[in-house]
Amino acid sequence: MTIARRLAFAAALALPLGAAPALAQTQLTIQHPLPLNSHYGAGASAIKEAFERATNNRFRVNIQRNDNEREAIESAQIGTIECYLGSNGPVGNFVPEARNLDVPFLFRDTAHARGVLDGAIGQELLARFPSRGLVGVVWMENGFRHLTNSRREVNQPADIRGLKVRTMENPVHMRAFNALGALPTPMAFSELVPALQQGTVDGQENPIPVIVANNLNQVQRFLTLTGHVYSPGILICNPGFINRLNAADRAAFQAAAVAGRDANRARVTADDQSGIDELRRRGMTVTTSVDNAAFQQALAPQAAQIEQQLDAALLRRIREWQPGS
Ligand code: EAX
Repeated sequence: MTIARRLAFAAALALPLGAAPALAQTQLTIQHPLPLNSHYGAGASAIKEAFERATNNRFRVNIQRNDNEREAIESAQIGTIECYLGSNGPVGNFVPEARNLDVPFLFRDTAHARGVLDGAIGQELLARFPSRGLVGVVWMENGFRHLTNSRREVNQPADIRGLKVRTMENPVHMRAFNALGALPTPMAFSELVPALQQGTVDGQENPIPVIVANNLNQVQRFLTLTGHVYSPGILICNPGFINRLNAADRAAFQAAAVAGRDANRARVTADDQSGIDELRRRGMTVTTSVDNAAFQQALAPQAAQIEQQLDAALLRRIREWQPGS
């Protein structure tokens, strides 16, 4: 319990029974890693609006920024916050099966990714969370990741060689950048901007919506649209919080989460469309004509090794997924 919640709780206890219906309001906190004006902020705001409305304000949703995603998931696990909305990047360290989604070039496009995550495969993966002390409520979206750096224009895989690239704290991504000849340096998102400023790393990779919302153009000059991996987003909540909801409130929360997902994805789509021009306006050199197949090929010799510790049957199902299946 945060100090604020403890105080609110103590205040509620001190009041005579039935004196203040306003205090019957239950607070819940959702942490996400970016400014409110972002695809995550859009998702969290839509959840807040829908859930508060559906429960006649019996619940109040507090939206907070925490750009250390691992820490936010831990907080949701132990219950100091109710929910985390962020990337799948560190999730595999809690629920190993989630790592299967982090394989480079696994998803062909956005429709493929959303279709898989909203269908049976996505549900099966969410079903793995409770045994790890978490509830996976709904898959959201971070987007296809692209490479930025401060050293040089990257046109082909060989240009990545020797670059120090920050990756998420994710062994699948680290191995992939190792295979490309980069020097992968894993760190939390909260450490990224200082590391780029101080030159601890030369580059990083993130979806356009993250680069735009977090002004990474201020510390990175070159952007290459590698689209090397799809980055799922996810809403994860504390099991105790979900279990304490009555059936109607739980249904309302699930519906609000779906509304949040839709708002989050709509914003990713919009940012992907407008973001490249925006980043050029802010001074970045953007390389758009990228031979993605060449990057995929450069990774191919390591792909088997990367997938060895993953679920081959699941990866095959994801690759073979077709609309309507
Ligand atoms: O979720 O750590 C990352 O690079 C994530 O993509 C970012 O925090 C947005």
